[in-house]
Amino acid sequence: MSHAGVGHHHPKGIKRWLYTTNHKDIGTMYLVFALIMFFVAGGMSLIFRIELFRPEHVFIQPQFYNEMITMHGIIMIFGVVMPAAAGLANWMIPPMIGAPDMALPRLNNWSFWLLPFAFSIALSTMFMSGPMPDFGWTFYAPLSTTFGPKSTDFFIFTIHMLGLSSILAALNIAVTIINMRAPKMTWMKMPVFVWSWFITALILLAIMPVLAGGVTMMLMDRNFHTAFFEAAGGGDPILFQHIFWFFGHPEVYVLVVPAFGVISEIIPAFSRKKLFGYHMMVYATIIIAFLGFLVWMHHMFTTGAPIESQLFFMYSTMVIAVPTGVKLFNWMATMHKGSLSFETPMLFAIGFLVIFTIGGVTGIMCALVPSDYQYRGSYFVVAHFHYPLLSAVMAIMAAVYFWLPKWCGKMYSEAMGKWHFWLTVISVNVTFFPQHFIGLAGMPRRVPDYPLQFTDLNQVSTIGAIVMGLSQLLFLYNLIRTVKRGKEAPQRPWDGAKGLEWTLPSPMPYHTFEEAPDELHGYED
Ligand code: CU1
Repeated sequence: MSHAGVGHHHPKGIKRWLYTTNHKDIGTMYLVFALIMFFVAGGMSLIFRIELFRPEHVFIQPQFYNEMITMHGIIMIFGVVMPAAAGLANWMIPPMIGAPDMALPRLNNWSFWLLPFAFSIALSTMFMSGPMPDFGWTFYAPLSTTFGPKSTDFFIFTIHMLGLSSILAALNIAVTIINMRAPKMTWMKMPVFVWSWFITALILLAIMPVLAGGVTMMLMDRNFHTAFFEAAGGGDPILFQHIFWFFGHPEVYVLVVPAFGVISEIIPAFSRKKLFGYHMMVYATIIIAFLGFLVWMHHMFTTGAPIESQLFFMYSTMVIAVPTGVKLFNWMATMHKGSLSFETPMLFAIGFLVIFTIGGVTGIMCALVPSDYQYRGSYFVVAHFHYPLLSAVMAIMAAVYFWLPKWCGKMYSEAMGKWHFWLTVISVNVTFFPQHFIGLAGMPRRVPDYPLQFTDLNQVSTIGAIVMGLSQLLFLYNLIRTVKRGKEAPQRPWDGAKGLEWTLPSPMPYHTFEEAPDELHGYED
């Protein structure tokens, strides 16, 4: 007995997507939405990267430059990486735990559909009189409160809607994992991807209300004569930074922990081995998530905090390198003496390891108080945080190539996938590696013109960005081609050793198992 959905009538056309409560439909919508926004936010980055090709003003006004960097950051985080990860969660968590669907399917529909409306509101500020939000993606007070343009109130509404969407999605995912596991699917038998998303959901439930509170205080300051962030009224602009980064640092793990989960599924499959140290991988992720709440002030060393608290936040940040190192070495130990093969998902997974590690190393540099005083506000910071964020993007791409056959029963073009990988991994480094040196040489971030001596490396960076943008068209074409006329995928596309690959058939059935099998993923007990 197989059926695509429960209930008697199946709406067609747009209504099917508007009304759907099916986790696969909603997963697809999240992923397609993320892909569209990836090109929107990527296009914005090309606008300012092309502007930065020459030191003087080329073709956009500084005001528009500020608007573009703001929207690029907000959209890439809330409109690309988070929805893409939610799409993966929707598609893969129910089949991985033996559940027929998410625990709260109607809420699931609403979580998704808030997003297009939220971003329509944010992007509609482009067509309003007066500037778009122009204060950078961190929207620090008083730049966003006292000096924010009128469109800031629409921006605040967008953040509220995004927060609501994230909270509801996280709630749904946590409830699904707690309540919907098949018999014998104990916590320590759960696939690492499911574990990662469980931890991510808990982080989201803790931080999104803080962000929502922060923007509510902004709204009050701007419109209702409060002075939370205004010194003249007894408030404190630094309070905004505390609130923002108490959300903002754990948010980094919201972006990267689902990526950890993806990589923990892919590397064993292409190494034909069990994941090395399953338990340690789970504990390390829990420790990283917990410590993530104790480090927020490393974004604020230069705000005049007491030296004691600067030291505390420096050491707490550096401690995170320990569980992170455990994860990296476990992934490498999984590959060690494995029967490796290098199809596109594995290439992207290895790309993740390299890109993430570079971001981790420059992260330690930024965590050191004396060094941070030098890097603060420079292009070095831009280079640094794009590495972990792009590693998350690479993990999402790895996941899409890895699971696409399970989703649609069809196989993508391996040749095109490999071209996509190599062009991406090279252009990412051509774009962002020089930015470390531009920053160390003294170029500030968020400024559209610069002294002559920074020209060469900026040009290298811009050329890299253009190549990166164009290579993503290859990804888009490969995806469309697969869905439209890809050849039928084999049952086990990656030829993993028995019990080691996630052996759902391609395409996946409505209900994967009634009871978790003993040798589920080949994890060590
Ligand atoms: Cu941080």
